[in-house]
Amino acid sequence: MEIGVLNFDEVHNDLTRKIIHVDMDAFFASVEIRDNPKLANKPVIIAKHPNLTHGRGVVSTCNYIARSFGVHSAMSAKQAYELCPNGVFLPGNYTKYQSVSNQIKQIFSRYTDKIEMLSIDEAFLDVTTNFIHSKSAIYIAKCIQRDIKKELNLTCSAGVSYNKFLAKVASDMKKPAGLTVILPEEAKEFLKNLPIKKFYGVGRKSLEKLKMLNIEKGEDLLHYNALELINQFGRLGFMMLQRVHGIDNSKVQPNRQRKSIGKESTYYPELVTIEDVTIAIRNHCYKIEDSLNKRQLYGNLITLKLRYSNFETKTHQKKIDKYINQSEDIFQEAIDLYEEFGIIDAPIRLLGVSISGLSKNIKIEQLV
Ligand code: TTP
Ligand code: MG
Repeated sequence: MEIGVLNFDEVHNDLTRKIIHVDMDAFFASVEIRDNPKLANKPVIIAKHPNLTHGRGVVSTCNYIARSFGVHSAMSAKQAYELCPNGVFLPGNYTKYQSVSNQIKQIFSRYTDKIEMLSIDEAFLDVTTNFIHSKSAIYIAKCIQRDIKKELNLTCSAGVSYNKFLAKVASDMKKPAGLTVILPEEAKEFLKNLPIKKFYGVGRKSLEKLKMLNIEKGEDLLHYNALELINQFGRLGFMMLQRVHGIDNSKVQPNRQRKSIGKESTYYPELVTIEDVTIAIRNHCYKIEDSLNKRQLYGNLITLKLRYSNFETKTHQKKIDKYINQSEDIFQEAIDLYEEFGIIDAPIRLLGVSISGLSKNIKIEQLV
């Protein structure tokens, strides 16, 4: 396909699927309130009390009462305290939340085995075909909301549409305990008015750039020529364009627990100079970043594997105290390993980089 003549009305758009996105409401806080109903009418903030941490600490989440004071996830606990001094601060119990998350997954699995847990409290379900032989994804979404309420005494919001992107945007529209459906014929109109930051994957830097180009909502993308957007934003440009046309053919990927993600290649001619090695490591790291992003994973253990021309093979590992997913960060660790352990002047015939210690549910403070 020639990019210059891209016509998104002609790109294949799978409208036949039925996708549900489920996201728990104020998840950690709701579990705590459920287990201690005295908290029900109070602002509840999941963070260590700033007095106990000398002002360090970050808010994981808070209930909707606390949100009315302006408290939100990722805010410092100190600031949350200033906004809401009567808030109940709770340290959070990750093990408990993970076990509730497993129970939620059990409920999903009554309806389909095509479940992709995106994080501890949200999942995509493909219910195009399903275990209860229902034609209605809306019905299944309601069943799931009912089961979660009845059995776990928690509420969730759900979005239903024909692709993952629209289902995810939909689930966020009527929180808490909402159900939003976006039909194929409604999608384009809906997307025109959608703020550009909701086209997920649009990070802070890109947002600034989009603002400079006066792109604030979906329809503003349509004023630009496809080639121009792709030149400016690369893959993100292409992705945003597909999405504003209501296209996201990505599949619900049931979670396989991957132990590591890596890339290795053999080289002939062999790698001789430090420049050769640097380029090889860098190329591997780009690919690893891609794979991590696709699966929304982070890792904290980097491995460098080197096979020299005499077939001697060595692996070197480094555990880091933060979780990373960016190629530049992985590159830094891998090149450090090479500088520390690589044999100078020995030609390399195989070089591999991999990352393990993989996790999806990374708390903000564990990130670089
Ligand atoms: P979210 O689904 O983003 O938030 P939420 O469920 O608390 O609230 P909402 O009703 O808006 O969906 O995240 C799920 C859980 O992940 C959340 O309860 C706590 C945790 N979390 C963090 O620990 N740090 C963060 O920065 C975020 C965003 C979430
Ligand atoms: Mg949630």
